[in-house]
Amino acid sequence: MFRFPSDLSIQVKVCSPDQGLDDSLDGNVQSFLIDEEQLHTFDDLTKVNPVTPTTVLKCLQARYSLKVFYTHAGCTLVALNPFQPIPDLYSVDVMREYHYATQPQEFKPHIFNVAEEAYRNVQGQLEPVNQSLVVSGESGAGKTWTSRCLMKYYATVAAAPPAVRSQDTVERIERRVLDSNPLMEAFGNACTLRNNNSSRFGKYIQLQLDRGQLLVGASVQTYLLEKTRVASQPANERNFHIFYQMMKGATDEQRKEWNMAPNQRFVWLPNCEKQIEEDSFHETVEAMVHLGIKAERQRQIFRILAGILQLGNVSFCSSTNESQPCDLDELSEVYLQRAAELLAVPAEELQMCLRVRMLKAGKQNVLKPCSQAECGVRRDCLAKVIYGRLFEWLVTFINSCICADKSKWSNFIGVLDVYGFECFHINNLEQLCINYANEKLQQHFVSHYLRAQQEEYVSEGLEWSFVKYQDNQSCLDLLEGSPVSVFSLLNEESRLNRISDSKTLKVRLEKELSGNRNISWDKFSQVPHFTVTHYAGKVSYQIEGMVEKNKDPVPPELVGLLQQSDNPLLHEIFVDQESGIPNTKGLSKVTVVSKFKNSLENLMKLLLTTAPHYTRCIKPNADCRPLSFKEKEVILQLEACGIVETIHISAAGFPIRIPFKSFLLRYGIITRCSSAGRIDPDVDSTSILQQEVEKLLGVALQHHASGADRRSLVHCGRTKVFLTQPMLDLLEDQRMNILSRCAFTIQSCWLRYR
Ligand code: AD9
Ligand code: MG
Repeated sequence: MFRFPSDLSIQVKVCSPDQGLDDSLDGNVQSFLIDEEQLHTFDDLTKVNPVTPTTVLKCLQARYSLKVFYTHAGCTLVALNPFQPIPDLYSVDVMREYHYATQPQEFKPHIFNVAEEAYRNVQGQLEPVNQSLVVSGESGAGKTWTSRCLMKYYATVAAAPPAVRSQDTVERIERRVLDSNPLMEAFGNACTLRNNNSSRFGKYIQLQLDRGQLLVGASVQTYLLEKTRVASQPANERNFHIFYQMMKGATDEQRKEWNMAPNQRFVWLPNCEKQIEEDSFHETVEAMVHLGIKAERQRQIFRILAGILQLGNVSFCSSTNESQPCDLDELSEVYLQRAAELLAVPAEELQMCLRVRMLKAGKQNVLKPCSQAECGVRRDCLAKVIYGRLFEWLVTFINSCICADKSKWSNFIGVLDVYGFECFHINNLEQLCINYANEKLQQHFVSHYLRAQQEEYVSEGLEWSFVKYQDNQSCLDLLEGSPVSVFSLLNEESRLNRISDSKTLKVRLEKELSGNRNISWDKFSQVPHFTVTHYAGKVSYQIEGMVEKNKDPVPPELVGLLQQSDNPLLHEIFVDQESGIPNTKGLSKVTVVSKFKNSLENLMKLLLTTAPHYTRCIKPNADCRPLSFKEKEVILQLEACGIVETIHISAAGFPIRIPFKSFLLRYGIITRCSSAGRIDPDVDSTSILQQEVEKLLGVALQHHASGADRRSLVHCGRTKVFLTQPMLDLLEDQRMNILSRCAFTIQSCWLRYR
């Protein structure tokens, strides 16, 4: 939402004239004599003067200390995470205030400002425009929280009034849309070092609106679930929430069925040092009920999950004889038996599949015992493929019960919440994909807003001095470009299936990408790795295991086994429902990064068809402590997302642009008759249109602005009019006044001649 820089701008004075402005934090922040008492009042960072990383930081800090968490930065909303519940900040009353406000932009900055602006913009100036709310920020910054707030907002303000609701399914659509959140979070979120409720998948939710702007449905698109977590959790991190919820919330009967005593230890359920309350099982089950997952289906889901946990406790002994399969110890036999029972597959076949590999030799199948390590890999693979498919099924099910028929909705507001930028001690393919997604989003912002806006000014003949910004294209070229990039080399190694793939990948990366300034290597490190300079910072990725993760192979024997399952859900997710043909999707040769790159490209294409609204979530401290503001940590995030450049461009720019013809069609009434109506659209009449626009602007501004003011409010380009928000408001007011006068005259005439 654009705010015009007003007279309120404060001047930041420098202590001594020769000290100069020092923008770096390492320079002395105190060298500025900022009027600290005023700083918190700047609800838009474009009003701070001068705009430097330090002044922006100080302003945000002053506001944070007063528990003001939202600040506009021109077209972007900056949201600081309070790390504690703030009573009444998100109440229904507050939602209504923003929704019913005649000028919501006059209200304090809030995520509901952005929500309401998008909601009003759906109608568009001339035609409806789909909107996207892009929420970004590093892990734990508050993206998922913000997305939930946005969904609650629309579920409240766009809910059909009771009188118009039909009695059946539509009645509870808002509830269902909201219930999809806890359910997906239970299955797709986990406690990590960065965030106790970290999203391990990305999602784009389209909230579907009918012609009357009422919420009639929604659909969810998810991106790459980090399913490796089900079978291996990084040190001090946990598995997906749902498993802990089951452990804590199960009834006695369920425990018996799942063979899960309260004090049972499961290898795949590590506990981290953080104290986390796991009382949400009830909430998850309730969400399932609301979404229409019947009791029997729930039972099937939980049996599968319990089966996975039991499977995690199976370990293999090394075999003394290479021609013999590995043995299981006594306890593992028990766990394997339980897993087989819960997954409803024959125990002997499960054991066989885990310990013996089927190889093709010509037309014949040959059986070969697996090594101890291979058995472990197959066990983990089984768990991952089941969990991954179960999650896909869940998302499809959710869509089937919240998605409205295409004939019922005309537009959508999309909310994008992907995993935030991550940099751990050890990073692998998961982090590479997550950080790549964040690079793509940053590129969308850079190309859509920073670059496109400035290029358009130039092509339209506006006077404009370019603001420099950090373009992350070179990093994206390194990761996904052609002919040679990290992904292309990774894919090639995955296809070649070499035994020493990690070593060759390392050698090839060093040889073929060494000229790229975004990649580097620590020569003294013993661990094969490569370091990428991302827009948000440097991250070192471990090469070991990366190729295997990229291949994500699923042995056909395992899929074959699961297709025989007597658990109807497990059977269903491995057999194509329509054809009844075994669904071998898991065996696809398409690599993980190729699939992910494809889905992100589709997302970017979709985003480009919508009007974007950006919210930057900022994590004020790494320890998730309430109300603690660490300057260095915040400034790194501000710099990474280019907030200062955004403010500069927003403050100097004209965020609203309307083609001449559309402009005249809407505001022509201000000159009392629509000039556009008289212009033949087939004639190349740009210069005539331009003259008409100039005339109209002259009339609209005659009592309002001097020449100098006019230049800061509006600019007539070659094909479009460029406006600031106050100018648009002025035009809208004048148009409304004329329309209401006309309505009044018509009504008086009608009364007179009645
Ligand atoms: V990740 O990339 O999925 O790891 P997110 O999604 O950015 O990350 P999340 O929304 O999960 O972070 O926020 C982290 C935690 O911060 C939440 O669990 C809340 O405890 C806390 N939080 C975030 N925003 C708010 C808020 N507006 N008010 C109160 C908040 N607490
Ligand atoms: Mg999240």
